[in-house]
Amino acid sequence: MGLFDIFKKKKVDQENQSAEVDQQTTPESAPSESEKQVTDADQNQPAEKSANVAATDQQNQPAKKGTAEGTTGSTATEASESATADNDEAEPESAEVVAEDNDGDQAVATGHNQDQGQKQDQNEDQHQDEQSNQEVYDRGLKQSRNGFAERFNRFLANFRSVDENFFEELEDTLIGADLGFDLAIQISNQVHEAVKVQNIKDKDQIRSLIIEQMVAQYEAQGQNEDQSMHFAPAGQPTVILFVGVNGVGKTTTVGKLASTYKKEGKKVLLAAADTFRAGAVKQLQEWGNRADVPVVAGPEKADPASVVYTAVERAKEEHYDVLFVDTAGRLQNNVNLMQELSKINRVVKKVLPDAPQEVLLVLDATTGQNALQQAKLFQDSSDVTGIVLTKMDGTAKGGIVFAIRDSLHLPVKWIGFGEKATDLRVFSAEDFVYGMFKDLV
Ligand SMILES: Nc1nc2c(ncn2[C@@H]2O[C@H](COP(=O)(O)OP(=O)(O)O)[C@@H](O)[C@H]2O)c(=O)[nH]1
Ligand SMILES: [Mg+2]
Repeated sequence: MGLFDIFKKKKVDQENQSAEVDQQTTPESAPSESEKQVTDADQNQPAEKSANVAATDQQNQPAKKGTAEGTTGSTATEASESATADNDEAEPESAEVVAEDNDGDQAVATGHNQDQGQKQDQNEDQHQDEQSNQEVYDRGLKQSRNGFAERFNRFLANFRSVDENFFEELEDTLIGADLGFDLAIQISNQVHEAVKVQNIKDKDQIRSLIIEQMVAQYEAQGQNEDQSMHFAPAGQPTVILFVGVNGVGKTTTVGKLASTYKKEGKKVLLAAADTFRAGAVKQLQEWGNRADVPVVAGPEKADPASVVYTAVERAKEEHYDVLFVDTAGRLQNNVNLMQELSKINRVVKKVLPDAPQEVLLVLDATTGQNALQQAKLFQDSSDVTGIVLTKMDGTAKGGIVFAIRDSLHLPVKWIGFGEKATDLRVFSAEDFVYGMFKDLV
């Protein structure tokens, strides 16, 4: 079944279930207005949703959901990659690095009410754990969905006939929605073709056709993308590097994933290789405390590669399952940054020739087309295996997901919808497409 068919089925399923729930809720059994308020508040649902709809969402998961959520535990390996260690590289000064372990020394006194705050965090996390992917996507894509719908409806409101003007306006609409120029033209051409073949004149048909073509193009472009996370064979540590410019959400993402994988029962180690910025190490240590995983850090301004070396050795000796490496992202000097990243890469390979299994490029969705420029820079000089797209909750630029696939051909593996650990989700094209367009078709 194609992506657009899945989309339509989801829509029908949800409408049917909503209708069923409505029928069951007879006026006599409906809760009084005050009761209802209590329930809504308890469940802490987003304002736009009634408790009924939320319940429906949870039952309404496609069978494939199990696979999507199990991705973190996926066992695909990269045995075939014959990594050649760079032997002429001098041994890093690992002896000077202090390995800092957070085990045990929780909650450095950073303020009052720490315990209470943590408890509250845990409760919220637990609540959000229980939220389905679809709920989190629906909430996180609200701005993008509304933004696109508004743009699209404005375009259709002007609709008279399918003429040259129509296609120009369609292209403008798609470019305005951050899909990028090339993709906008492609979609417009496809729509042109389909309108002719199917002899479509009616506005509602046009509406549906355009969304269908957007989804179809998106699907076609992603045929060769490998979206799964790759892990080392059992018994060996998996190393995952996080790269990207300052402020995109690398450290936050490392922290969130540490928590996610730890909950899955993996033995997780973090390396604080952003030694450039004061505070960066501490920020990662706070995430380490929260997730209860140790963090390897060096002295201030330590050589990042030496911190990484210590961490990889430790991961190997102490049989960690995964090591996440948080790196610096200063962009004032691209050449240095890229050299630093390739040095880190070499150091990792010296200890574990098949690692890193993943190099995840973190991009901030709110920066739109700018994020694509950054991606090209990193793609040229490091072996990026996938993208983490953050801050989707704070932007209407959801269309960037289409542009990323079209122009970078890198899989989006994770998507961030907020600052909590449970706001980072495995990327699901189905949930994404549904979250973007559900109001339009
Ligand atoms: N709203 C929102 N904020 C995020 C998300 N991911 C990261 N952030 C915030 O972005 C800011 C920068 O993140 P940080 O991890 O320090 O970026 P880094 O410089 O790349 O390590 C922090 O305030 C994070 O809380 C997200 O998915 N949604
Ligand atoms: Mg950081």
